[in-house]
Amino acid sequence: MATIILGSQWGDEGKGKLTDILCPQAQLCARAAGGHNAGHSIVANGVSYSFHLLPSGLVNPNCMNLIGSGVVFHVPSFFKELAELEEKGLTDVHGRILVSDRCQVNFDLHAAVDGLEEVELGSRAIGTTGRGIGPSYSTKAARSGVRVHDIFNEEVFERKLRQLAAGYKKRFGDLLQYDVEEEIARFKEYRPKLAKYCVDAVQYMKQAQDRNYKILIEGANALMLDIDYGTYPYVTSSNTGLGGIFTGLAINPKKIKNVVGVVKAYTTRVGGGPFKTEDLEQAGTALQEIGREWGVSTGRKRRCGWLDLVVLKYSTAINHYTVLNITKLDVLDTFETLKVAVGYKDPATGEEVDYFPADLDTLDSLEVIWKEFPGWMTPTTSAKSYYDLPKQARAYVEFIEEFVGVRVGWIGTGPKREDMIVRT
Ligand code: 2SA
Ligand code: GDP
Ligand code: MG
Repeated sequence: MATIILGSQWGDEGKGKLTDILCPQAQLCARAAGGHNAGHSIVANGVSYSFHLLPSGLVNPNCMNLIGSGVVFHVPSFFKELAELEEKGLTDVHGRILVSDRCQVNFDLHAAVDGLEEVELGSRAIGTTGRGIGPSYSTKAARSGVRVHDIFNEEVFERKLRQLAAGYKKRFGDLLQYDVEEEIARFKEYRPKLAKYCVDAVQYMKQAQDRNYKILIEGANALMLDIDYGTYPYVTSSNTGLGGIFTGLAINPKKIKNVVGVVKAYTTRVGGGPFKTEDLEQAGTALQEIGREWGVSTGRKRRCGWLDLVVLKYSTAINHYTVLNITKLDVLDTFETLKVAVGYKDPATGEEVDYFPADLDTLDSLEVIWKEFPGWMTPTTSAKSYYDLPKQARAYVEFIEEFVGVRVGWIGTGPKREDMIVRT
């Protein structure tokens, strides 16, 4: 059986924390898409862990972990992150991580190109993490990419990488700071070290499913950053929604027990692009400070604002959540009044728009229809069960549940593992 954990907004909803909580019941934790742009923080046993490319299941000593075929794989980050986890006292991480040999390799070349493309975009820059994610998926789609299995055929690997670098050199000339021969030399060292982690993930997943493993799939980034369904072009370059799980992991749809939508009780976004409920005044600053909203991978400040239920409904229509995890409810503890977007309105016609439009100019022209909620002005972190929450907090949760039509199964009230109300 499989449980899929997906970000429902623009990321950083707290997917890592839920993954860690559900991991003791799983034998395998897998990532399907994205790369080392993701940033998942977990606070467990008094230690704070940051995950980027690796699945968060590594915190749990009994769980195997798989980087699926849809991930763009940056080899130096892989080894660096494993070393960091070891330093923090996680044992046997090397024996519990596997990588699909069908993954695309994300080279430092891609990061260099990412930077140059952002400069070219000027004021329309995406605000990427600079990790080469867009260029890696571009070379994959252009069929000029290098896959993990290629690494082990030295001649093929070197030919493909030189060709890729030459192509980019033609486009960017001397602006491109990248020495392909140095990269080739680095891979001579990685090659023997990497072999033991690589698997045919199709066979591995088949075996795991035949053996009825409990599989936890940790989504990276979030639906509103999906290459097809997000606020294009202000998106990442992978399918971060439900679709990406199937292409990235060869999971049997019949084995899926739950699709969990992780929903931050307000909204944040890193990088450029539309954000209808962003608050550029005091409330946004307060959410930023109380919620400690800065990037796990780049340290960038996250833009903050109120919950947008039009976004959540749209996200639900694509990801088909069976249950929601509302996170960071505690961050709202000190607000007298809370605002939530319950619709958009065309100011020209006064007509209500209850869907999320594809065209960003149309989106920009719409006004938000707000609903206000009284705050609870009480700490929620100590709440152990749903009925320990103040009634205003329960009303907030139940409104979300009814609006979206999906049950809320978990409520996060703090960063620690223990700060999670399980609603039965
Ligand atoms: P990219 O680098 O090509 O994937 O960037 C494209 C857009 O996707 C956004 N993006 C993210 N948004 C939130 N969190 C992300 N992960 C890190 C975190 C981010 C960080 O967990 O904090 O450390 O800054 C993430 N990764 C990509 C990105 O901001 C662009 O808008
Ligand atoms: P992810 O990318 O979805 O895994 O989320 P991140 O780890 O990037 O960002 C979520 C941040 O909020 C992390 O620092 C978590 O430790 C923290 N966090 C998660 N759940 C809660 C919660 O319920 N309350 C509070 N205050 N912090 C939380
Ligand atoms: Mg994150």
